Amino acid sequence: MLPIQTALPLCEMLAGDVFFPQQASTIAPGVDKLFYFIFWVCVFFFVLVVGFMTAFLLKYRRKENFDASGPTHNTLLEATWSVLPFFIVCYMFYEGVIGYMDLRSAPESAYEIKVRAKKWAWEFTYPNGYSTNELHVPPNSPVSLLMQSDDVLHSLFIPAFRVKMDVVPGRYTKLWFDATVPGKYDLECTEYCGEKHSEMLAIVTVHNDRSEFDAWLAKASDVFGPVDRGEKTLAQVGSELALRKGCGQCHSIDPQKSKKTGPAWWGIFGEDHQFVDGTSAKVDENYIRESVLKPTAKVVKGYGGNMPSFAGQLKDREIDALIEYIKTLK
Ligand code: HEC
Ligand SMILES: [Cu+2]
Repeated sequence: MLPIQTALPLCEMLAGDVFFPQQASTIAPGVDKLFYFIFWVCVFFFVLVVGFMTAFLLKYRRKENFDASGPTHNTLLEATWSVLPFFIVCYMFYEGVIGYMDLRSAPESAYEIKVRAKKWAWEFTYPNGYSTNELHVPPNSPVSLLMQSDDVLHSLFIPAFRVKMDVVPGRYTKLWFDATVPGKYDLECTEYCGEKHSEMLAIVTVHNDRSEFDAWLAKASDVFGPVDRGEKTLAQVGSELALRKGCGQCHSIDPQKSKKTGPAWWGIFGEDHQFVDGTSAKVDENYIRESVLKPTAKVVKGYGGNMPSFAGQLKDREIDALIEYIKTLK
């Protein structure tokens, strides 16, 4: 079974070659070219060195009447095997530096998307303030990611783009790419960050053109439009928000009250809940609001206070929608 959230068909995941997935960004061909250059240089010298070693081993093995005299030094040969590799590694270094500079300096015109990494989900915030757990980008234009971590060290990796950068708590890190092939690609966390590290995945969608991307963003960020037009209920929007904001990573919503990092949501509205400090309260609108904005105010008995605060990340109407949604879970 494929891991959750990687909805990619197997054939797409396997496109590419033995070492790499498909090349889908401007820098991917250069990275692969350098990798294969180094790889084949290594293969060549491995075969050469081991070949001569084996041949000499046989030819000059110790025999009766062994004569150890004879030349032990050949200046031309020694100069050649020192100078030639020197130029080869210089070329590797040169290509490496050029590639590194390219990777590190985003063009000024890059479209900036903010990234928050948290145990164990990605959140992408677009320039208009809309945020979601999927990365959507326009094709053939530079996109830069300004990344922050809410908790521990994570690392963002998009194999098809050949880009990877640590996401470090307490500082911003940056990464950029220019996607060349429309389609869907995997995005992974590539720094072990705890129990569910391997489920910290997302999908990158490269749109067919800029206007398709703009249309997607306009539609996706109009969260309450469908409610105002009477096409959706507030609770339906709440269920989408719970998905997008990653609440479901820690809270189950099934009647069996499956165990996750946080308390199950099924049937909690109206219940009396006990807290670690011995107090208790009824689960109502104000309690849920407080749980979302200030999770440490009342920590449910039996749980660690490890819910991240969503203060500043959820608007009042979004919290309303989440409350309406939790009410329906019964
Ligand atoms: C990283 C895991 C995690 C995420 C993500 C998370 N929570 Fe929590 N949540 C917890 C934990 C742990 C608790 C219990 C401790 C506490 O009360 O702070 C909790 C408690 C709650 C409670 C109180 C539940 C009860 O039974 O009394 C509510 C309501 C809640 N979360 C809502 C949300 C909403 C809404 C979101 C998404 C916007 C969310 N949580 C995202 C871990 C998480
Ligand atoms: Cu991680």
